[in-house]
This record gives sequence, structure tokens and C-alpha cells, in this order.
Amino acid sequence: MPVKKKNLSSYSPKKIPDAKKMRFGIVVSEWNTDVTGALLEGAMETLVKHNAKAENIHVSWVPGSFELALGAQYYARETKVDAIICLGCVIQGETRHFEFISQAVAKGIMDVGLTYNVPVIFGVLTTDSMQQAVERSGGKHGNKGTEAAVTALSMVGLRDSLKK
Ligand code: DLZ
Repeated sequence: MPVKKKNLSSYSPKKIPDAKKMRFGIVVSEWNTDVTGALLEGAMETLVKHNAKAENIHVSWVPGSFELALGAQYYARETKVDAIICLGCVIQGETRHFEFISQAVAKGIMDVGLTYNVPVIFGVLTTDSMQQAVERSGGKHGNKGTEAAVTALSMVGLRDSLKK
């Protein structure tokens, strides 16, 4: 039964698969580092809480959210990770840059997942303001990094449950 979400981080821990044998790649954007660093913390804490081993979590930084999809593709092609988590923060500015980056990264991340048959998780905040981003990276609306990690665990669990 799905959990009714109160904030980005509400989930039922009992239903999350054990991550003891799972490997993860996390690609993080350097743009708005205060926020993306907090997303990374949320994701790492969550993976470790569900028994992922620190040596099985690989973190790579990319210059901005636009580069997340290619970073994810490198992981998908060159490594044997079970899931890739992309973390970024795109904040609405005065120009249309926001739209281009947000749409490109969402589509790019989805394409990598479907091409390589590996969960690639969209842990990217797209907000109107820094305040909204802070509230969603460990503030009153939870942490999207946590949500991204939970999604990664769930998708690897789903894949494993369907293996013959
Ligand atoms: C250029 C740019 C701008 C204006 N804003 C953001 C942002 O809010 N969040 C983010 O992650 N990256 C931003 N970038 C950088 C682009 O993602 C990208 O790194 C550059 O356009 C170089 O390809």
C-alpha cells in the first residue's frame, strides 16, 4: 500500500529492501553546493541505514545539473552499480536557463535508465527560490536526497524480485 507523503522523506522503512549487497553510484552537481551537499548527506545516510556498505557507494561530482545525465551514463557504461542517484539543484532565475536545464536533465536521466536498464534516480530539486531548496534538502519539507535513495533501493528491490 503506498504511503501518503507528508514530506519528501516519509516512507515505511520496513518495506525497503536490504542494501547489504547493493552497489550505488551517486552523481552530484557542484552548482548550489550547500544544497546538493545536504542532498548527498541525506542519500548516504539513508543507504547506510539500510545496510549499504560505504565501499559500495561511489560518489562523483559534476560541474552542474546539466552534466548529471552524462555522469550517470559513465557509471552505467563503465561500472557494475545496481542503481545511480543523480543529485542537483536548479533554481529559477530571470532567464529561461532554468527550463532548458531542468528539462534536459530530466529527459537525459530517464534516457540513461531506459538505455542501460539500470535505475537512474532523479534527485534534482527544481525550485523557484533558494529558500524552497533549503526546505527540501534537510529542512521542513524533508530531504530529496533521502527520497532519491529510497527510490533507488525500491527499484533495485523490484528488479531482484522479478529475476528468474
Ligand atoms: C549555468 C547554470 C545556471 C544558470 N543555473 C544552474 C542551476 O541553478 N543549477 C545547476 O545545477 N546548474 C546551473 N547552471 C550550470 C549548468 O547546469 C551547466 O553546468 C552549464 O550550463 C555547463 O554545461
